[in-house]
This record gives sequence, C-alpha cells and structure tokens, in this order.
Amino acid sequence: MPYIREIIQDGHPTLRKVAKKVDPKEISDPLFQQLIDDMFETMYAAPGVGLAAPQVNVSKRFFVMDIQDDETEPAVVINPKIELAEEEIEMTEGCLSVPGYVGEIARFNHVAVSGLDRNGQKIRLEGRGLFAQCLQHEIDHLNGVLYIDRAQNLRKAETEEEQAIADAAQAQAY
Ligand code: GNR
Ligand code: NI
Repeated sequence: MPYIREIIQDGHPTLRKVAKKVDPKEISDPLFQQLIDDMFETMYAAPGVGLAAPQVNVSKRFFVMDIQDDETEPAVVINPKIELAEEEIEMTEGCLSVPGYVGEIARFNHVAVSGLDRNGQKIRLEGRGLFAQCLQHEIDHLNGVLYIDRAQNLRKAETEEEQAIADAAQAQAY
C-alpha cells in the first residue's frame, strides 16, 4: 500500500543537491515502484500538482505530476531532458517545500520534455501553461534549484488566488 512520505522544506540540504540519474535497471525494482506510488499519494495529499524525488529526501532524477485538467494524465518522468522551451513569460508560482509563499518567475509557456516512464519506456511530454510551468519547476528541483532563487516579489500568500497557488493543487483554476 502507498503511504504519505514527509516533504522536506527549504533549508534541508537534499533540496540543494544535483540529483543522480536513475539507472534504468532500477525502475522495475519493487522498492522504486513503491516510491513512485508513495510520491503520488504524497502529492495528492499535500495537495500539489507535482512532486520531485528530492522533496521526499531521495536524490534521484525523477518526478510525478498531475495538473488535474481534462487533457492531461498523471505522469512519472525519469531522467527528464528538456527538448523544447519557448515563449518566455512571467508566472506566479509556489512550492510544497516553501509552504505559504508565492512569487513571480520567468518560465517558458511551451515546453517538451523527454525521459522514461515507470515501465522504463521512452516518453515525450509537451504542453503549455501550468503543465509547462510544472515541468520546469520539477526539473529545477532535480538540479538543486528552488523557484525562490529566481523569484521576483516573493511574498506570503495573501489573496485567495495566491493561497490557491501556494496550496498548489488548485493552481489550475487560473
Ligand atoms: O503544487 C504545486 N503547484 C505549483 C503551482 C505553480 C507553480 C509550480 C507548482 S509546483 C507545486 C508542487 C511542488 O512544489 N512541486 O515541486
Ligand atoms: Ni516544488
């Protein structure tokens, strides 16, 4: 059964490490599969729209994501690589490892990412808006980067809209 893991917060050294590539042979390991299930459980409970392995104190290059709209499915991306990034814009962002805060950050509005899925098969995800933003945010985590490093006007979430973004899962309502 999946269980909720502890999400580590800004200040924890694991969040600042460059995470290690996953050996494709490890993907079929039941412990790795359990970790993926636990990360989904943890992300949905938070709630959040994405969760990178370093946030549960596992310094490996993969993340789970579910922006919960009609066009996209939950995804696991292992050893992700950005293949396309275009149309830089400013977006409002939050992070489960920096609870209660939001800030503005420059992101690409359209990205494509390749990697492996939980069966070790090659995948390519492409999307816009929150989907693209989330992909970039999760890949930043794998490189030891938090959005607060680059954010403008970092502030405590105060308006309902800001709180929804800080409480993440509701972010797609915008
Ligand atoms: O749940 C999340 N919501 C969110 C909203 C705007 C921009 C980025 C995100 S990612 C965040 C979950 C998280 O911290 N993932 O690493
Ligand atoms: Ni985050």
